[in-house]
Amino acid sequence: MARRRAMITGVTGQDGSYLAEILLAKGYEVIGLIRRSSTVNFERISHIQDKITLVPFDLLDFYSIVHALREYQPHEVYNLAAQSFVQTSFTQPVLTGETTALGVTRILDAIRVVDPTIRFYQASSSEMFGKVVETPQTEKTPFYPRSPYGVAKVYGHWITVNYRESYGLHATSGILFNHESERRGLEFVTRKITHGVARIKLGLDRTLVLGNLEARRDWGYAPDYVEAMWLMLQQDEPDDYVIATGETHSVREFAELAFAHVGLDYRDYVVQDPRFMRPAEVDLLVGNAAKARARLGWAPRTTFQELVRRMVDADLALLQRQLADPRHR
Ligand code: NAP
Ligand code: G4F
Repeated sequence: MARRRAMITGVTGQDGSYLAEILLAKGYEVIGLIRRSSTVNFERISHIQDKITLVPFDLLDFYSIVHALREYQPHEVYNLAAQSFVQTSFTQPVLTGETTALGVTRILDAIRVVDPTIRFYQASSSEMFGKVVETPQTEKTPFYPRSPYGVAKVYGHWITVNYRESYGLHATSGILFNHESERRGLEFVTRKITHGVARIKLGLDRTLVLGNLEARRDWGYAPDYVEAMWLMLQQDEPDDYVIATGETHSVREFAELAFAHVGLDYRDYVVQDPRFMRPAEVDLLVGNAAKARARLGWAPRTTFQELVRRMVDADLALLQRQLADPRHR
């Protein structure tokens, strides 16, 4: 039987890199769509770069998507590309809308025109629940986004549902709660904390500057979550699924645990600065993934404590390697 082909937008990002790994392991031919940059940013995929086909495109450019679909004829498309940082969406709201919202329509419309049998996954977000109207949040919880990013993701979710209902596309929206890893971008709070803890432990910094310590998130481990994306596209019918751990923890708890893991007390190092506060905050997220458990057989495998320890250990190892490498001095 011919190998199944999967196309991943955002393959250079955290989730894209893990998804590419698991699809390769399942025997897929993987096409990674990348946007041009003046410097190479393949850190997360360098270990699998020779096993995947990298194709240039941009979410802002409709024809580049049409071209990629025509040329590579995927069976499945995973749309993970986005302007994904909430804080930046407040200062770049229009760009965020163009990529994170309208980018989804560009891909869906390209699929409709080129090959409507392609299965489509949209990376929707718990950020859509924003100022939550019920707890825990499920697929039926109404949205109340609190950032231009959240608003853009609500658009991306509904246009996915709309193309499913209007044109019969196999278009699925995965509503994923926060998921982190050693490959998380340094600007997100978990990685900012674990990298900061490692720097302090190694004597490279004395403080860690954060914003709101009371915000609560349902934090899972990214490799567990990309498996759910694949499971969604193997279902006979497209649908919407919440993916979450069902536990919520504050930024303060995350910091406390991360510092404690290296024998330090976070209160001696964490400084708060209004620069990292948001014009509107999402105070509490916690998801109920019962539908995914029942229909997909999916459950998270990594605990909050394991996640924190794993990320701190990875950052300590990374910095130690960099300190030993003269190119980083
Ligand atoms: P990420 O690490 O920030 O990766 C984002 C990817 O999008 C990168 O590969 C980036 O390319 C690409 N991209 C950005 N703008 C683009 C454009 N105009 N054209 C083409 N590609 C573009 O994000 P992630 O954490 O892996 O998240 C993956 C997806 O899931 C995103 O859509 C995010 O919004 C969503 N999501 C994430 C979480 C989470 O907790 N991680 C939760 C829910 C939903 P460059 O490498 O060139 O910048
Ligand atoms: O790590 P964050 O920036 O993630 P946020 O805003 O929850 O968004 C992430 O998860 C979403 C899913 O719900 C994704 F859709 C989205 O793409 C992204 O992956 O911030 C988490 C919390 C916020 O409440 C923020 O105010 O941490 C708080 N925080 C406190 N100090 C900080 C900081 N966040 C950042 N980035 N930096 C700080 O210094």
